[in-house]
Amino acid sequence: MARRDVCSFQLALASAQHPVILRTHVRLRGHKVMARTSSQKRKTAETDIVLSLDLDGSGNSTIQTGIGFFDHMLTLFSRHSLIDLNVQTIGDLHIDAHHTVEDTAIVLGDALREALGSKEGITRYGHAYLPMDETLARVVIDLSNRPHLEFRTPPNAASAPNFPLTLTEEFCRALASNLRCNLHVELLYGRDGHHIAEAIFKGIARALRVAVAIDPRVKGVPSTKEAL
Ligand SMILES: [Mn+2]
Repeated sequence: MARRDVCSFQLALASAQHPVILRTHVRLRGHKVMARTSSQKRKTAETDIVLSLDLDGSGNSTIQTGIGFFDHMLTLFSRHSLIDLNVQTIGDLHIDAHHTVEDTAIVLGDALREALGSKEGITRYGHAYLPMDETLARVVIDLSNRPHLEFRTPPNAASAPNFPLTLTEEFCRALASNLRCNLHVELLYGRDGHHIAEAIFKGIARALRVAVAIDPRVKGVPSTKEAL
């Protein structure tokens, strides 16, 4: 293959992996400002991850993690947060799903933190009650720059058939640590493991959607410390 053909092939491959084109600037209250986007790559002996997102998107996503249920969770996370999200994770699934889920959450947290930038004008706090038939989850977020996870479930809460609830907890821990946020996840009640995981992921999405939103009344960073 000629060098030019190789380059165009690589470009085609890259755009196939990143079908959502990230904007560099957006208009906010009539002003042209930097877009709240991030592109990340992370490669270790356990996982190889390419991820990009746009906080001011419309919930479009392309997700490939090799774990069907996790793809389902990240797709609905994007849809309900309105964050455009591209994720391609190649993980050591011959061992189990743990590294793939944890490392994807690390990179997602890094990307969200980078896209938020100085956090000027954001709402900062967000919460959601998320019903899923017989299940109810409550998620509360503070984009505080202080990592903390509270993950509370009733004893013997069910897991989805191919996705242990402990993996959902690991996702939340890695997300909170790397986004550097307070993340409180509480399963109030629920029987079905698929519903339970889905209510938690959708709850995080809905809470984050509020927390990252620009509030036109906020001047500067919403903290009396003047920094987050
Ligand atoms: Mn579902």
